[in-house]
Amino acid sequence: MANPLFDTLFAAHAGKKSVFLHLADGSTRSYDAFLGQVARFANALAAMGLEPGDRLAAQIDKSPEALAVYGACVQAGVVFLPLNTAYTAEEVSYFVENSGARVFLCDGARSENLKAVADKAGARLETLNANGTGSFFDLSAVQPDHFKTVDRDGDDLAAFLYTSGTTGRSKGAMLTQTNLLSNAQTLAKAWRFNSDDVLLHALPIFHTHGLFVATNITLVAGGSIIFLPKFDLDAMFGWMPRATTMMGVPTFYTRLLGDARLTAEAVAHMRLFVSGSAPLLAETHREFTDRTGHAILERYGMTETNMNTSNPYEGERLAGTVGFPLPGIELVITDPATGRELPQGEIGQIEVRGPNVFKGYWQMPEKTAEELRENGFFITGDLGLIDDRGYVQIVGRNKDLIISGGYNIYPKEIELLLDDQPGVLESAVIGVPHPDFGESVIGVLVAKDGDTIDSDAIKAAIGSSLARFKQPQRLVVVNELPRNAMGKVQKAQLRETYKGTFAK
Ligand code: MLC
Ligand code: AMP
Repeated sequence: MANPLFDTLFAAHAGKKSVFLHLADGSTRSYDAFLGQVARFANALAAMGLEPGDRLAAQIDKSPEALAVYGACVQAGVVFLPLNTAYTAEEVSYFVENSGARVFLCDGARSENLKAVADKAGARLETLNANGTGSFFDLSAVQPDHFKTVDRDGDDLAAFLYTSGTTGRSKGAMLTQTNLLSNAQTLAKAWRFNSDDVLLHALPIFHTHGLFVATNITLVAGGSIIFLPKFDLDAMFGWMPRATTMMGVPTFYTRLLGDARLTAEAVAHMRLFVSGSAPLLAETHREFTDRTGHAILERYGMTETNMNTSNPYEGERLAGTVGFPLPGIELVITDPATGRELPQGEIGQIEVRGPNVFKGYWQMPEKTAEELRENGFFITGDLGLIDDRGYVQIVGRNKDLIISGGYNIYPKEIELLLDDQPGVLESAVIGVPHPDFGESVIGVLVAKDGDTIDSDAIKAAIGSSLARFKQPQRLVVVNELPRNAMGKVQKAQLRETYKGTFAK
């Protein structure tokens, strides 16, 4: 037996003195040093009594140590559950409890606040701070830097990533070793990653894009990462000359384009820019090419599937498309009503099948059955078509979802909270175009008869429940919501009415 994910991504680099991480302060972490930390953490997990298959939830800042926790979980066979650092205690509570996490890692500054969360879920709370210190680090410091890697099968779980649903309840997407490994290998090959590559990494590491796409690919190739705590234009331009590749959400690209430092010379040595997680406007794609000579490579993926399609490395990277299905991955367009495959060129729901597709939602067999067909196809909820050259175009969503700056926001979750506020009869939450975030959130409220709505009080009230990025940027009060003959709220009409709210 072996541990395919650990053996390929991590153990393959044992003893290497070459740089794995370039850090913002100018220091570096070699592969060897990083793997030592991974092993100490894995020993600490075992010392705490964690067993293969147990879950570890982590709401921690981006740091080399945070990344080492991921490696340690893989090595010890523990299922890694990273959480957005913007989530409130109330949001986190659900994930820790629902996943049955045995250990919950958080930042020291939040431990007092999150102690009750851990206690309620019966999880052990440990801390890991952005500078690498904390109670978990202390536990690991006395541990050896060798750990006997736990045997795992390709079908064993490696990670849980929670993704919200149209019902407002988050679902834990169960990702196996094979899901992660197959996709990393496929992408590394498709995008020609090699050991000379230096990836400019400013994404968070609690989502698929920054953790699996960016990090796993680099680990497969044995390259290095400029590991920045967050996206910051000065840091991006400061480090760009040392990088060969960059991955980002569309907001990264619009922000770079908004800066005069983005010139052909500044990026002359770069070999690849990748965009994903949200639609890249064709105009952004063209502007970037005009300014730099680089055609951004847009790809399409999701939490449940990792990456599904990609524009070609060699060949035309077509603006407004997400390219072709990746090798080994099938993609079909089906009629949402019948599930039957549609002829080429017609718009329908996008379904995908392959080794990348997740195992199902944690403890939600009905939800899994609704979206994952028995024949292995996963219904993505995205609407698209395949053009006459085989390029996939995403034209919309069959799910009520807003993507703001690459973060998914499910209107239902916000509507449930708004509906509970004093004076509110009902609400509709919509996404409208936003020049920086792509889409931004607006809450449309209807008052109860004879009541008035205090928008400021509502904003303050939902603040403790909802992460900032999910909170409506605007609340508007209307007499009634537009409805069709069946009584269904017409969100398309609302989106049309408010589309100019954040216009430049
Ligand atoms: C931050 N803020 C946001 C926001 N990010 N608001 C809406 N949408 C967002 N995405 C708010 C904060 O709450 C704060 O509000 C203010 O902006 C400043 O916070 P910040 O942290 O300084 O923001 P900034 O650094 O500018 O962050 C913007 C960003 C970041 C776009 C760089 O959101 C980001 O890195 N996004 C990447 C998300 C990602 O990795 N997605 C991949 C998902 S995986 P206030 O009010 O307090 O000032 C996936 C699958 C796939 O989708 O295909 O890849
Ligand atoms: P998440 O659940 O956070 O993984 O988000 C996945 C969703 O992001 C997909 O279902 C798509 O709606 C969207 N998405 C990802 N990449 C792209 C892209 N290149 N273009 C358009 N939408 C995308």
